[in-house]
Amino acid sequence: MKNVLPIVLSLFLSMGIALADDSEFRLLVSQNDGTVGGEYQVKAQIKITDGQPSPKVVNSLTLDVPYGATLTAPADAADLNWFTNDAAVSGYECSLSKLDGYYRILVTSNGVSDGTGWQITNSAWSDIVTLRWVIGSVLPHDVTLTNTTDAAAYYTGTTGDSDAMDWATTPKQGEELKIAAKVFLRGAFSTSTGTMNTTLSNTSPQAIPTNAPYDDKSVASIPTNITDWVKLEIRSQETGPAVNFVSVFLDENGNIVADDGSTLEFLMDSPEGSKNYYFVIHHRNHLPVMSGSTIGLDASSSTQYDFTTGVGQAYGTNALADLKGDGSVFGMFAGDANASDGVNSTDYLAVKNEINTSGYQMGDVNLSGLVNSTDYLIVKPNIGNNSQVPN
Ligand SMILES: [Ca+2]
Ligand SMILES: [Ca+2]
Repeated sequence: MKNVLPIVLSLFLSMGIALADDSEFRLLVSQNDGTVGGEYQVKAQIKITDGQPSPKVVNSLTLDVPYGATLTAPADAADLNWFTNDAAVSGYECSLSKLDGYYRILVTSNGVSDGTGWQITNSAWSDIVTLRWVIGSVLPHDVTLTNTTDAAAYYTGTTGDSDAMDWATTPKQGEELKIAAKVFLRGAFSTSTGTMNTTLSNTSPQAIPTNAPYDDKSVASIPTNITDWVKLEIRSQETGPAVNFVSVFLDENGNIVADDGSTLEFLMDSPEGSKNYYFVIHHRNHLPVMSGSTIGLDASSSTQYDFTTGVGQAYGTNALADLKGDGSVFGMFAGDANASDGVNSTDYLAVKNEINTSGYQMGDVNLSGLVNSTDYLIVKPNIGNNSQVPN
């Protein structure tokens, strides 16, 4: 079983600093290993929104990015990929200081002629720098841009005049988004009842562990009538990384539910706030799936994204199994007993290695509580299928 250490990313990246001239900064998550000792990265970006004049040429800027104790600055220097959207950056001097509890970014334009330096347009976010941390603990951590003195940029106007603009920051907190989704697991699905079995939560003792298999989330007790744990990940783009993820329960009807086992809506912090996200659903011995389109999320209400209604609900080509063979209901491919993101003959071996064992086993691909020959029969029709979730 995979034991990825936590990442309860209660990130409070503040983004979208509104500036006096309607220019903006933001921070975007660009890597999140989700483990203690792994890397956490954000890109600091800048753009202008009023467009007058456009482009504007940056004379200098300063930016302080405080961060919480659960992040540790890595021993090596942060990536100095300044201005990666703009080749015309010669003459600028940049530095990144790792101070106590915050990064300080300084950019100055020594030697740059007026109007010829690093240009910011009103339509594109330009990368300033990528900030890197090591994830130090699993507690919620925060990354914030907090006050009016922490960000300032000065432009050289198109006329050549120094056009200094102090930027007032209006930090936007990360939001706690409301999420709802529905998905079936082929291995646990019954074509006769149209539901999944809940054997693992309804046997005594319960086989589903109180510690989630995907991270270090832990609950006091497992509700009854639960099929298993799944992990729901949100992404900003088709390719990773996850902005955040949570371990949640799946009920017999395919509803992903909160820890009480019944609420059809659950919460996840996102440093990127209200916007459109892709969903990725993971199960320990089924192939992961990603939503075929983005879902608008916010803090006030949720609309359930339903992976069961059509094959097009999942990203890729035939990335969901046709559960009844008539195109009426779909679910995640079963049989990935070795969690390789593909189902092939090696999964038979993984089942064999656990044959006749009971409890919470990877080889128990039909979630019956026992690994036996039936699990071979579940692997078989799924052979040849691979995850279509892009990396
Ligand atoms: Ca496999
Ligand atoms: Ca079984």
